[in-house]
Amino acid sequence: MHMEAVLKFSSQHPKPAGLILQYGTAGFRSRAEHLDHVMYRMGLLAVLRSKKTKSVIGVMVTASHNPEEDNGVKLVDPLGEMLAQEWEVYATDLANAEEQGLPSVLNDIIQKESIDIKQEAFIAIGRDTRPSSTVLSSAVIDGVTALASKFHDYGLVTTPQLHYVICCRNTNGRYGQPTVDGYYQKLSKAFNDLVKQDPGCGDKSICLTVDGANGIGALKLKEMEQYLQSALSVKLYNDGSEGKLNFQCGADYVKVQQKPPEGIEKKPGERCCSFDGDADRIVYFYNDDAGNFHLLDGDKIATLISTFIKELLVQIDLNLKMAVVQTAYANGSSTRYLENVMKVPVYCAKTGVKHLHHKAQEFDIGVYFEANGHGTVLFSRTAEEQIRQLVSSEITDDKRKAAKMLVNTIDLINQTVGDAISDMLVIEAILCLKRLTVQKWDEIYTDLPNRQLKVKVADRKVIETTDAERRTTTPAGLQEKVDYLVKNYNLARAFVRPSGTEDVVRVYAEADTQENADALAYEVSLAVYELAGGVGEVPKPLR
Ligand code: 16G
Ligand code: MG
Repeated sequence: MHMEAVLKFSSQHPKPAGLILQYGTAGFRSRAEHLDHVMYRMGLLAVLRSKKTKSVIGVMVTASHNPEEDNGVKLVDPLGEMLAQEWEVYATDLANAEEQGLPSVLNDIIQKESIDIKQEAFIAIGRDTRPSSTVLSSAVIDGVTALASKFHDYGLVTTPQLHYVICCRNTNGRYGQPTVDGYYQKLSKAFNDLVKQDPGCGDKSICLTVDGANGIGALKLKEMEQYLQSALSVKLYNDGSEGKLNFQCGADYVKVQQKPPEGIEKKPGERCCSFDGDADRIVYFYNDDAGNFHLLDGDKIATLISTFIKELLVQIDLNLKMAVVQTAYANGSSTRYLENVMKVPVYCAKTGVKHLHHKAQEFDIGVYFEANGHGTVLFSRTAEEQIRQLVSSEITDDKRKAAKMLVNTIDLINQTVGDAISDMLVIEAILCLKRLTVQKWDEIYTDLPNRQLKVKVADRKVIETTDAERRTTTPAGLQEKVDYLVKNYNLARAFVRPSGTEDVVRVYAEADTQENADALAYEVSLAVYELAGGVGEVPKPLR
């Protein structure tokens, strides 16, 4: 190993004394000025991971929906998945090692993983539009260079674009061309072909207002527009030309605040969507004639997409098992609708894309979405092959049309990770093909009123959960108390979990009315404060 070079480069990326960071749910996230050494070291780790897997590994510099001043880094595994969980601890060890200790941490990983250090490595790097991302991604490059490895810097890309190119590179182009242009070509061809199945969907008939969160998604959607000649016309706001990234805009703002982003003009009934800062999440919304805001979140998206796919599956008559994977945050109405009306099996996974993705891989077709708008559809290799084969076999025209539409859907969806641009195109195609207005889509089921709150406690690790985070096992008495509180309301549900990205405990409650959801959320917060060592202000009733 090139330990001298590692130390030499490292001195240009010193670790602030005493700083301890964790590889969290989606990588490291912090204030940008705390991350230079982390980036350098993730360059080193990516090389080891690349040697271990004998594949191209990705490093994405972004802090997603977090404020512009923050930044972060996530590693992308060979098929475009998130870094294997067993390696997260290496990432944390490396990030927190004192400088002189770096060689021994690296050697430890090499030994534990039996890495052949002579194996070649190749790293693909991407970054979002944050001002700090340029210098931070060059720190990643220094890490790769210190270990004498090769890289390709994709520069400004959305997170899902980087996941896409990684998958392409490691499957010899079977997934597509490993370039941003290849991404545009693959998705736009699939979209144009899909909407062409219906003559009513041509000629810019689809018009959509997009909030780009002043981020990379806006930039990339602009680049892509020329490829989408046939059907879609986009009105892009918060395109980054003046506003601040994620500030009063973007998918997270819209979902959490339950209100439209600043800086967009929209008429009643007009369909709008918001991307987050690295374009791996999307939510839809509109205002009704009375001016009331309506949000269509990940649950509504999962319902729309899985219904569409299920209808096509019925037509082509293949025996494929489809399921929807949600988290505890999924609105109870969506789960009930999917299970009882659509007869689609629904599973609950822990929060965080890696958990949902993993569960979704168990089915022929696994649709997964977090309520916050992150999600995609996974098709197993055999399911995909069966569907593709059907198109060229002896079947009725109707069946062939359905099979073709499924093939287009497979090609349109970014199966590596949730992707705002790809999800948007899938949704727009479905709405057009099914002649659904955003109001009609919204009316498929009615969300139960819900409320999310945060509680500060001395140590959030005192809360341990089970059953995909729907129940707590510690501290003693908390779950019993939550159960007792929930019983006082109709259609109610509540749960408590420690955040994986912030130093808080999160509380979720839903019930038959907003008033009841608010009251229940407050009561549960108080229980957390009292039983889990709350600090600072005691939670107050919301009304
Ligand atoms: C991260 C996760 C997101 C999850 C959120 C929960 C990825 C790519 N992102 O942003 O899926 O919903 O964390 O945050 O996995 P929390 O633990 O603070 O509630
Ligand atoms: Mg994101």
